[in-house]
Amino acid sequence: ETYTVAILGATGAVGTELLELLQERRFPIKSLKLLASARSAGKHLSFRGQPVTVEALSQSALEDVDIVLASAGASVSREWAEVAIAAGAVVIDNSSAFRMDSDVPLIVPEVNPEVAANHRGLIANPNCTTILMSLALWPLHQVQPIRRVVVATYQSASGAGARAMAEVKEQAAAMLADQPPPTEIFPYPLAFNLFPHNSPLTEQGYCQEEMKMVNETRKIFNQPDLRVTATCIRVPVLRAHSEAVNLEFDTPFEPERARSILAQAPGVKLLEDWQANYFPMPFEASGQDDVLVGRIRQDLSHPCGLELWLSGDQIRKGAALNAVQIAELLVAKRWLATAVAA
Ligand code: A2P
Ligand code: 11C
Repeated sequence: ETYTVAILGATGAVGTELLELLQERRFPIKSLKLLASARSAGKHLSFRGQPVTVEALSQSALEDVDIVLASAGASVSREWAEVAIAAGAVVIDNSSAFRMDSDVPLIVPEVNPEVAANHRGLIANPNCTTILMSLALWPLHQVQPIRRVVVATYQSASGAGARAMAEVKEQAAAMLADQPPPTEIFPYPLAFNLFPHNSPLTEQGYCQEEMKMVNETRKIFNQPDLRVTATCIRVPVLRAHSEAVNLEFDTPFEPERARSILAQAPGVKLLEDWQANYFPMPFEASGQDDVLVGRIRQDLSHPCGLELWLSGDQIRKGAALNAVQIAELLVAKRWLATAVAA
């Protein structure tokens, strides 16, 4: 069986990667629609060696579509997801618009695939930092429940989109030429700098990105009382996020045991060379499907604490790959038909 698939936001950082992944993974496509803003209408992108014309998003463009992979931001999803669902599509939404809605499954296929069975035409793709962290934590949590997570992130420009990636390069070039760096997308220069994540702050002093890590991890793990605290930082890296994670358990978790579990975990690649001081880096994680995990060690400050470090491609597993894997899951399990209990 083959499907009509629409990429909403096809010209963006995640959209471009979605196109690539559908090709690379030979997703069973009958017909592909590339949708973006009116600014991009008429542009050509290549799919399986053929040019495909980008169309402006409209109601008629969403007709006769089986699967919409949406990555044009939360406001576009809020406006258009229901239109696509009403027209009969299943929407896999990469934005934050619906993630915490109780009738919307929030899926990481390696963690909670079964939850995708019941949906009302809408499945949410989690925030990139949450996806990457959950891949490393879930296999450990299965063996010994995690009680508390303290995480600090080192997030690339790609999380803010294709124009932000271009901006950080322009900033670097400007600064090397002793010129003032442009700051149109980011609030401050990111090249040769870093700053706390540029999402809006909540009353508690956490930014929204940090709260996404708290709330989404709890939902994906189906553990509303999981204690999570996060500090999210934007760093001058192009497309892979890194995270320093401290975990607390009820009883000690041997680093060697964690290592052997993570060496076999799906979507994870253990990368540790203690002699060479060689561990996951965004440079190497970029373009890879797996999340690189390493520097697993006993927390010296707590007998039941464990430290680890990870890097993962923000555009791939952090966004586009996870979305395509959700689509593959729906197809393989025959879960495309909307099946929510009344
Ligand atoms: P466009 O390139 O025409 O602006 P990114 O996350 O890299 O910034 O990409 C955002 C994607 O969402 C782009 O493909 C962009 O299209 C698309 N997009 C942004 N606003 C709209 C809109 N109002 N309607 C449809 N697509 C949109
Ligand atoms: C970032 N994680 O790195 C953000 C981008 O909720 O999907 C994605 C925001 C989201 O800036």
